Amino acid sequence: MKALILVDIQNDFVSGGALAVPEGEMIVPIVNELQKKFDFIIATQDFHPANHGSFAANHEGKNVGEVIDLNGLNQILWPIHCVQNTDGTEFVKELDMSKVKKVFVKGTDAEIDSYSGFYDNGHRKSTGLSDYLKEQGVTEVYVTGLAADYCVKFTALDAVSEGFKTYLISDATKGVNLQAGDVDKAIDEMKEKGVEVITSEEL
Ligand code: VGL
Ligand code: ZN
Repeated sequence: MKALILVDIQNDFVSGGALAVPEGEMIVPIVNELQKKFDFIIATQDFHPANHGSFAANHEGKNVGEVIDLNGLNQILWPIHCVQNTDGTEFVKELDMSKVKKVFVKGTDAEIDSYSGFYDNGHRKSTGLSDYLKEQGVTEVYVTGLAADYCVKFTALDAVSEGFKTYLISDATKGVNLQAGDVDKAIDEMKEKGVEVITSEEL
């Protein structure tokens, strides 16, 4: 069975949000249309406590975009975003959530970030997503959402290593591009590692 994964389509990642992905909101109608072609849909939600270690504001003298060592892992420092119980962490209002079977939250541990919907960045703890999909008989996953060069990429790469046939739907994702070309690089890396890149029209 095939599953559609909606990665972090949340207010803080679209225009007006704290960590707005350029044109992030443009994927919403495409994702809503795509959902008609799937019976099995799950979503991930970036869901940080206010004291999260990925926020520049929580490190004296550090700025957004700097890289620090956070408990042994390189960590890019972000603006405060997707804080639990704030509007920024809610799903974009126009996103159809009526068919979403389950939401997997991530980034809840202040000590470690979590880009992938499957594991934290140190691959220390699982979110339960892989076991859940396997229990439901899912063998193919189609990844959409935000941001292409972070959470979408790491979700797709983990999906491959968990043994799922993995597709990235390229017109149903947008990226941060902290450095020009980051999204193209992310897509190349996904392809190299076994992700098949398709467009929504091919479905
Ligand atoms: C994300 C940076 C920090 C993402 C989440 O959803 O891609 N990026 N937290
Ligand atoms: Zn985050």
